[in-house]
Amino acid sequence: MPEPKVGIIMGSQSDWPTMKEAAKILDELNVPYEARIVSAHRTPDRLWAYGKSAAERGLKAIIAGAGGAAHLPGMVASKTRVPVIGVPVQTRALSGVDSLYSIVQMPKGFPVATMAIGAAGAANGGLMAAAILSNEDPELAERLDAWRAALSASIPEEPVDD
Ligand code: RP5
Repeated sequence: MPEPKVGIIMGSQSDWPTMKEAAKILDELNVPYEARIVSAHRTPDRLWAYGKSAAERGLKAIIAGAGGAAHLPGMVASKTRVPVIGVPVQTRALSGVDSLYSIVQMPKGFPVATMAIGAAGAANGGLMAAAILSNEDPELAERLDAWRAALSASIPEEPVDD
């Protein structure tokens, strides 16, 4: 297995159905990644170790998803210069607006690139990570261009009845 270039981290097993959408995109684009449960509140020492070692382990982007009091993306961003892409997981109580607000309002100095709430945000997180890696990887850039062109080509010009 090649060394992971992207880390997908999430606060809980319950986030995996959402974060899997990021993994699917990275699989399609043949980008090596790892997926880990790293909770800001339940496993803070694991979070610290992950953030501290991310750059030296060769990770080029981290996609961090969490729900509710979603402190994981911001806290990992505080421990690494590796770009962090935040995914607000949709919650039952507040529909993910809580997650979004917890992730998006970072203080100056420690940015998190925040995606949309839920599955679309996770998929876009995968695409954003691939775009970051594409800057230094022309073959991946070609695969990403082809992926985008295929999506555009799949959109019909006219709507049809159900
Ligand atoms: C957050 O709390 C996780 O990211 C998850 O979205 C949410 C609920 O976690 P569980 O109670 O389902 O484990 O930390």
